[in-house]
Amino acid sequence: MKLNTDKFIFKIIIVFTMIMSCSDIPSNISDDLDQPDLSEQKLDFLGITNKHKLSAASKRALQWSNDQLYNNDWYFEYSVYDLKGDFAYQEGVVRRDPSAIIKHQGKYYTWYTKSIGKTDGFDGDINKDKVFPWDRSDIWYATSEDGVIWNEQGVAVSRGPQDAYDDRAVFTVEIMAYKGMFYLCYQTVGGPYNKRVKNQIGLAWSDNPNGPWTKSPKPILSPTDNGIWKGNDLQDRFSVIKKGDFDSHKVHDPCIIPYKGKFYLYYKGEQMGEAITFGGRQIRHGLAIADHPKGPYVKSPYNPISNSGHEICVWPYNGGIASLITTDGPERNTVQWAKDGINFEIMGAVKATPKAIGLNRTLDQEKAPLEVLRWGLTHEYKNYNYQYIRGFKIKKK
Ligand code: AAL
Repeated sequence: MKLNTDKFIFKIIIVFTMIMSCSDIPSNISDDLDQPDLSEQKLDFLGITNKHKLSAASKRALQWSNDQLYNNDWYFEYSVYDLKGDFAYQEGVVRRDPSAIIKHQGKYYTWYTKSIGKTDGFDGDINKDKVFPWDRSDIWYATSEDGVIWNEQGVAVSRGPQDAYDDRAVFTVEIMAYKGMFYLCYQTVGGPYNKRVKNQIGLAWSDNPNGPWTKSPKPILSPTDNGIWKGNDLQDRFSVIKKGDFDSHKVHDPCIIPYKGKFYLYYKGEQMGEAITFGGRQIRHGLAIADHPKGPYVKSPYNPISNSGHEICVWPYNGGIASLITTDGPERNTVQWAKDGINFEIMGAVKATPKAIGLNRTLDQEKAPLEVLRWGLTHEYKNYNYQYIRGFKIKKK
């Protein structure tokens, strides 16, 4: 009798532990990941010699869901092309990091970083110089009838007045159109632009894409404040006593997506004491969620939500969120998808990706996994000083 009671209590503990651990881990991409399929057909498809001697690579391959294995709709190649009008290359002017394209009253709209003049770097007087191509920049916008000839319309959001949190540069902008309102989220730098300066995210809103824009009085997202610099050299961003979270130095490349009744702000984090890993910069993405477009945005406890990537490029697809992971980290050049917007899995691996994509949100994002990439905007370095906005289009195999 005693034995039975013990068994019963043991079972209760097991069930309770399972429920607790499940509730803490959001569900994964595909249920068939949990139980690797060891059927003869699967082993044959993967070309595995001996199912009792599985290499680490074969074990990983057996974890892939059927969707990951057999679905090539996540693969693409791309080409870039020159745009016309004000997006033709202009010596002496930086235009870069285009936002998504939206359509309003029959015209395409995009917003972007614009600055003038060459980059001086950090060796001179940072109070006078332009330290990066995106330093001393403002957010401009342009419209187009056909997506090829673009007409610059003017400044949308400019740097703040002296001593404001955004008094040095506002740049790398994204647009969200939602219920008749327009929201621009963007990077900001305030004060002297030294290598340890923290970068924050600002927001501006308007009921018209032509403005005027109202700026949030405070940033809507800041770096996590848990790293400790080593020494006082403001031009040394690599020396730290403690690195802190993946976004302890900079929050960058914001993009807000209305999702499941909330607002998902995806962003790139830069860490104090950034290292080189897998031959590239140690870059990861994070997520912050709000109930209202204006915030407050609360960082997800699951951050970071990528181990690779660079500029954020995300779109809703099939009830989840898709993400193009470019440039840095072991999973660079992959297209990923998360059915809950948090737990991303690799769906496609590509040879290369356009950089700093401005997605074309006028396309039917739900039609196919990569429909939103059919054509859009990217930027290209003419040289270190000057970048310009170009078009890209993908071709599918
Ligand atoms: C880009 C983006 C951010 C960086 C800089 C301008 O690739 O990641 O915008 O700050 O480079």
